[in-house]
Amino acid sequence: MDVPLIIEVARRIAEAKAVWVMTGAGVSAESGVPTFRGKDGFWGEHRFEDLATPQAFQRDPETVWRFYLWRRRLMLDRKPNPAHYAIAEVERLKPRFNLITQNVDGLHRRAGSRNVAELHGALFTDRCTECGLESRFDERGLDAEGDEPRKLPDCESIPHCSRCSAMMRPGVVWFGEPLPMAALSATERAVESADCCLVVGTSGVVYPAAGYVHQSTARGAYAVEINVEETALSAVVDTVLTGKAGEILPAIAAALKELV
Ligand code: BJW
Ligand code: ZN
Repeated sequence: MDVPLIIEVARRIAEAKAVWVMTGAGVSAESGVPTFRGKDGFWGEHRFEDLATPQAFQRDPETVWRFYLWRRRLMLDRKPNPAHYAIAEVERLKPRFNLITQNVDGLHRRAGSRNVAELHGALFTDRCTECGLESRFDERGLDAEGDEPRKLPDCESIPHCSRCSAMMRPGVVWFGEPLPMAALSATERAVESADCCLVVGTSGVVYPAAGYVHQSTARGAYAVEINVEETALSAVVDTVLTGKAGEILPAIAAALKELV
């Protein structure tokens, strides 16, 4: 690990007026959650056109639901890793902080992050295809009150809306779909105000998410990428820290703690 560079990044964060962090699937890789691209990624084994588009859902909702129920089951014994905890720690140390995540797995909140915008929705949310009713539950299948166990992770049939009985769909954002308005406005506000940006564990090829990193650097923010390999955003940022998020981020958080 490049300790002087980590200390320099921590200093930039300490001196920044406002910080925003963009995360992607790589931040959850060390929790045992597969990424999307690359040889062990979801899209290495499955065609995203068959699983993550509104057209796929219209054609074959059972197959799409089976994929997302499997993804929910997979999350049952997955836990936040040191990268998630370090990001939550940076939030505690920096009053003006926004976390913008492309992840749907909910691990940031479970690690204690509070100011989180989920650009691509949430895996543990169902949304009605007709009336838009949403029901959100946690990774154990408990509802918002925490006391109504849902069978969904084991359920094999398609859930239907309790209000209008139309088919429910997973509350995630598929290709070609608009991103949630609230998350988009939170991101725009974060990008407008931040002078420092961390980009963690994303290939930076999915838009509009990647575009916000371009926007932030164009506005003059100091940007740092943390990734195990070079990405589409490596040339856009000021500093690249190559390595595992679960090792680099705790080092940054520890150095920051000494500085603020
Ligand atoms: C580690 C690590 C470790 C591993 N430590 N690092 C402009 C240009 C071109 C195309 C478009 C454009 N604007 C829009 C588009 C179209 C499209 C798009 O972006 N296409 C491109 C792919 C070409 N975008 C959309 O369709 C979006 N919607 C939209 O634009 O709507 C417009 C509209 C407006 C009004 C009306 C209607 C429409 C929606 C995009 C939705 C993306 N959805 C998914 C699935 C979510 C649900 C699910 O989970 O199933 O989101 S796709 C998938 O990709 C998922 C992710 O959030 C997203 C990003 O992936 P991510 O996180 O970067 O993962 P990977 O696997 O790619 O990378 C992992 C990284 O981690 C790698 O770099 C590793 O090296 C690294 N890593 N271990 C650190 N330990
Ligand atoms: Zn409904």
